[in-house]
Amino acid sequence: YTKDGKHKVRKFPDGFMFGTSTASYQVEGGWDADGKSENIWDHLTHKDPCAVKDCSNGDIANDSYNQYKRDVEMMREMGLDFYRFSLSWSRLLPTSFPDKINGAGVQYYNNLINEMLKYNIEPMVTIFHWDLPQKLQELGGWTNPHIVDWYADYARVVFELFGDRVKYWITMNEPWVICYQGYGAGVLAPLLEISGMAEYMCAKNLLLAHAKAYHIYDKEFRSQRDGNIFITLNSRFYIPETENDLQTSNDLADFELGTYAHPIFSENGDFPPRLKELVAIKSTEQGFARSRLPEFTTKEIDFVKGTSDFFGLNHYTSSMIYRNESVVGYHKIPSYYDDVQAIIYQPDEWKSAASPWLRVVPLGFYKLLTKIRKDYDNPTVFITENGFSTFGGLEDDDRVSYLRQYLDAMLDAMNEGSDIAAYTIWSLMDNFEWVAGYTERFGIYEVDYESPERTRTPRKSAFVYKETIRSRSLDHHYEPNTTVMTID
Ligand code: GBH
Repeated sequence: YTKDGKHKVRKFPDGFMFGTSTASYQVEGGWDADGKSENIWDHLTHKDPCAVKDCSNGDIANDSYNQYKRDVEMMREMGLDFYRFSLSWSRLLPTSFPDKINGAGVQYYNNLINEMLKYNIEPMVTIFHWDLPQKLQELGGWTNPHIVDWYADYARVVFELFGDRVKYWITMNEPWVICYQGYGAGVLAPLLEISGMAEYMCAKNLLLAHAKAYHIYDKEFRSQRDGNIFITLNSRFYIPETENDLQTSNDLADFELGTYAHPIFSENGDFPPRLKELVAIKSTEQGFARSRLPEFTTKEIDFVKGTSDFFGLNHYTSSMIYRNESVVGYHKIPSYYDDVQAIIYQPDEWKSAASPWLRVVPLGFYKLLTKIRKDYDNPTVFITENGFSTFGGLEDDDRVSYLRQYLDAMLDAMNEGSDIAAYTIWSLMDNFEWVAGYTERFGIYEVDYESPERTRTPRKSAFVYKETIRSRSLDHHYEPNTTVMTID
């Protein structure tokens, strides 16, 4: 043990899995290749070329649509156990519906999956990572209850196409981001700002869509490969500013993680009681005819409960939280943050990444994992994203330090009983970082956007991660030789 009570070199348990992650719109390019139709990100970036910080888009992105062999080569260099990527709905189903399946899109994913399996890299497939077909958005997207069937039909198609080879399925990436940032806060496509209303409608429909896909897989496809299907939720940890803010911190956890976790992972199912109570009180005060939070029927509660084999978690950072008189009138009315009566912030002293929202708070990771263990009866957790952004460069010591500190915090939680089975770095390589374009770099491989083939080069963090995977241990003092990357 060292002075602070930590092993210098800490072992991961047998069978622990390591991976990296990307998402379709962020890496594929080929935005209109071979019959693909428009999704909400194509639509937004073409309609308003400077909707994104550097006036960029994902038209070509990393050109993974053509460079997938290089991508798999990088996975082999790392020695990854699995690679998490997502499917593009509008590439596979250009009409949005299963009346027409795009053969070229199917071929692309078959090529990628088969290339990975050739080298024993397990595909972990996210069915939906934000790139909704534009046509479905025009029909209301996630606020239209019909989307439960639209999504389930799409999910059935991908189970039929790839279910014989895919063992890990993720229905949705980060419902809170889809619903709040897309429909409430106007931060991500479709850039709607109908807070206090739209994100709650979205939440209900999304949960039912997820559950429907789960049941289809469970009944009709699971036996094909003895596979698994789960959902990935995102959450910060909220550190109460004073003891009086503990309730506030728990309230916001109920609003953010709980909106999606409670219906699926709690014993009783349904939205968290505190979320229902707070939105109902405000809605009455404000003169609405009913709560702005839609209700689940008893049948729906049962339909959603228990529909995730693992607890998928994306976690990057934490925030301080408080509630006092100043909160009253601070937020728009109605709105999500007015409903919860909370203000969050990150102190300047916390070390910052290139992304303004991302500060280094490893203790928050430990606390969040502990909270999940206690609140949801110690589910098996897959960390499906964790990572750090820079402005570029191969000597990414800040990322190395972030990854080591966060892995340490994760091991602390595991030592106390948290059942964590997998860890995933966001990202395998730099990519289109949504409204930040290519200005914030999350890759352990750097991507050269000036070169036609989007040349990928390993950063120092890639060498460190490779050694972590090889030795199945965390060594804070390992100094890699970063001259040549090999496949071992
Ligand atoms: C993940 O979201 C995504 O799954 C992935 O696609 C993305 O590339 C990666 O993180 C890195 O960002 O309104 O101040 O919070 C993580 C959650 C949601 C955090 C959007 C940043 C925008 C700025 N992210 N949010 S803010």
